[in-house]
Amino acid sequence: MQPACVLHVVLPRASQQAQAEEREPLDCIDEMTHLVQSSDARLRVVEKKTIHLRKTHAQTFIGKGSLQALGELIADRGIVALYLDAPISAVQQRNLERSLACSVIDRISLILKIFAANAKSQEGRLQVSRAECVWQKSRLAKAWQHLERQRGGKGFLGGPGERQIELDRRMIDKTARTLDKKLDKLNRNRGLQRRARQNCHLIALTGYTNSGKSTLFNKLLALPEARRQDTRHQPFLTLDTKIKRLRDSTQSCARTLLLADTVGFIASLPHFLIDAFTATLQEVVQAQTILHVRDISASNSAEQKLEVLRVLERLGCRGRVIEVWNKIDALTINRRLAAVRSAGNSGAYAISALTGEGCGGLLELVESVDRL
Ligand SMILES: Nc1nc2c(ncn2[C@@H]2O[C@H](COP(=O)(O)OP(=O)(O)O)[C@@H](O)[C@H]2O)c(=O)[nH]1
Ligand SMILES: [Mg+2]
Repeated sequence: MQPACVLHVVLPRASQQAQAEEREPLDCIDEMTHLVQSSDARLRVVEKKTIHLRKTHAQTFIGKGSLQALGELIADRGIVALYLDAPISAVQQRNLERSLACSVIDRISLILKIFAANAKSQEGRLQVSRAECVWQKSRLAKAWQHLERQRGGKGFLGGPGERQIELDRRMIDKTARTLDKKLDKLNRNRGLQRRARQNCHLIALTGYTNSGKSTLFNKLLALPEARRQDTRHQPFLTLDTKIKRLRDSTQSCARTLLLADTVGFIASLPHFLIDAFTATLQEVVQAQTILHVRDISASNSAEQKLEVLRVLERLGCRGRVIEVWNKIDALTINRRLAAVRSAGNSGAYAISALTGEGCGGLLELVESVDRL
């Protein structure tokens, strides 16, 4: 096992609001720890720390005092990797790695790494590579800003640093163009598939990562073991949208019902990553019905809901949204009863995709969506 450290960074007020919108530090640390351990089974998070920054430092992101204390901790515990839940530039990463003598990875790089590891289809892999281009370019831009600050922000920079940045930028642009061409081609095929589904009613499962979308997909379709979606407790396992026929058209239901399992969302998911996955997420955008699967047992379930609604809005989803409150089996009996009651009052469905509790009622609703 390789020891790792998760560092929660509370940024100065203005940027903190823009970046993390004041999430609970403990939730952030837990989520980050889960991401880290899912990214590499050999890693074990042995230290979780929070630091408050009054300002960010152009060279090392965190100040001298914190850096020294962190360096000592890292050496003492033999930590090999430090995971920061804030975005840093390429320059800051290099300097931090040098001074702390361990790998330094920020949240977005970590999410990208997990996406890359889970991308199984050609389209998924291309989309991750496309997102990586935007990410690398933004990190170059930050390196550029920092050089400009050193020069007082005026005039041309000149010198080998600038030339290297410009070269890197051009190379990234070239890769991005090639990827776009390949993605366009795949997108045309996707358009054809979509047209073939025109007379069907599409129901998309959406929600926060790990809320139980794939488990519910397997349950509603009663899939045999061999054809089930992967539901290990890991974020972003389902990168490629999976669509299956739920019911053929009948006299009472004119259209065939299709069910789609989609990639989940997470707090502070960078826009460029959502944009890169727009093609895959078209199934959610086009769906006539969206089942928003929520982990009602999570301490930050309300925040997760807001995050998902933000992404759905960004994607321009138009379907009717039905909330599914999942994991009620994980609640105490009193909270479970309260959840079932308030779900009933608010038009939501309280279920456990794991035990099947409440799934019968949900299936009845789902089978009648085309008539609602
Ligand atoms: N206790 C409990 N765990 C669940 C339930 N539904 C899913 N899970 C677990 O939550 C984790 C993530 O489930 P998954 O379906 O892969 O989530 P997805 O990321 O939304 O697709 C897995 O470990 C599941 O076994 C549920 O109703 N109750
Ligand atoms: Mg899934």
